[in-house]
Amino acid sequence: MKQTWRWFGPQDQVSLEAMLQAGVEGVVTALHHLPTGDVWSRNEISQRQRELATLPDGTPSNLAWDVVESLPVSEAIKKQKGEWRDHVANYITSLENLSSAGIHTICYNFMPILDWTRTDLNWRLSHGGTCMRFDFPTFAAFDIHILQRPGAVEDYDEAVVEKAAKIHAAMGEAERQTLTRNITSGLPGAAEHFSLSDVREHLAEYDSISADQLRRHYFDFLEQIVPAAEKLGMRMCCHPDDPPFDLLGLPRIMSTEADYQMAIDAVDSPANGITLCSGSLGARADNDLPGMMQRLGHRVHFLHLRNVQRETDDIKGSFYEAEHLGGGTDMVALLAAVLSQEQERRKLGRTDHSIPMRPDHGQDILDDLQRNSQPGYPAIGRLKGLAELRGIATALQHDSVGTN
Ligand code: DNO
Repeated sequence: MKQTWRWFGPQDQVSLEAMLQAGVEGVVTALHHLPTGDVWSRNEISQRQRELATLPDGTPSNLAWDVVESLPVSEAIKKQKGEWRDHVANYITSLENLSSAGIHTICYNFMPILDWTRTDLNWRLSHGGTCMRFDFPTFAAFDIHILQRPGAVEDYDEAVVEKAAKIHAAMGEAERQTLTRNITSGLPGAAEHFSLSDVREHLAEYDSISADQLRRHYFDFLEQIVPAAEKLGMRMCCHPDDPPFDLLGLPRIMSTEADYQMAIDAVDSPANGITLCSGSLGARADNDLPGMMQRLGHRVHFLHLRNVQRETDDIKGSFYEAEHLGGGTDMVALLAAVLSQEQERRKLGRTDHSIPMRPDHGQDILDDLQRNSQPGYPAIGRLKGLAELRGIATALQHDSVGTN
């Protein structure tokens, strides 16, 4: 595995030096400041490459931009409306520009409107640190009482509706605003932040788009970009829905192994791959992460390794972001499956035998609590996760393993 780290650019509160001290080997970043749908020009790409290649004292960092996360897919493409064809053409031009800059792994998602969704960005844990959490009844309180989405109440069972009413009634105005901000904060670092009325407007546009329709739009997108990506030697990798179930009545189509299987079968090419995010997918008990890695591993181009603790047995339920080795996913089994996939690739002579991984998210611990970094992307919490994951991988590959 290649140990990478997400960096949000020069304004990231977690520095390049911190990354080096964490033992990172490569960088995951994006041009968050460019509006979705626009071309990523060669100039903008090379500027970011220069920014991460040099430390503030002018010495080389010896780090390179390995993975794009994300080259975002516009709402126009997802809905096949307005300028969507221009956006697809721009997307291909951005791929060409990235390829000529030597960047070949491209993560994106196909979630309508909102990217990852949480109700709490700083949920206090018993050890005094904090983590992100998704509380389903609190989310329902937002949906039914704050957003007041027509028909929302029918999407929840009675017990959740009752809890949601109590949660809403107990909230003050400031808490309601914080909840709204947390839920609509969307992609960290992205130019898009949604107000309540934006969300209502966007939601209305999906009224006539079923899950099947959205999937068709996704496959149309793949049919157009994958041949170009293949020619350029790119590895496209779709990030799963987070959480992996539908929210706000919106369709979600990348939540399960079956969804991924359909997508890779739809346009069968090595350029059409997967970002296996154990944290997003792990919020559903019916997603078997080590098994998914075994079965879909040949198309996994990027790994997000983290863990969540589910708080209920329901498919749609509450969870919080656990420590990397805590939570519901057996991280040792998952890493064993990753290492055996890499072994397989070596045998086949594949040049992509070292799969880029990043320690995804982290709890805010120690000095993280004062740093105010991007939600989910603290320095020490991620360093701890990376160190633990690296330890497992090292142990699994040690000569003595299997001999005693
Ligand atoms: C959250 C991230 C996601 C991810 C996008 C990829 O922390 O994992 O925002 O970057 O979904 O397109």
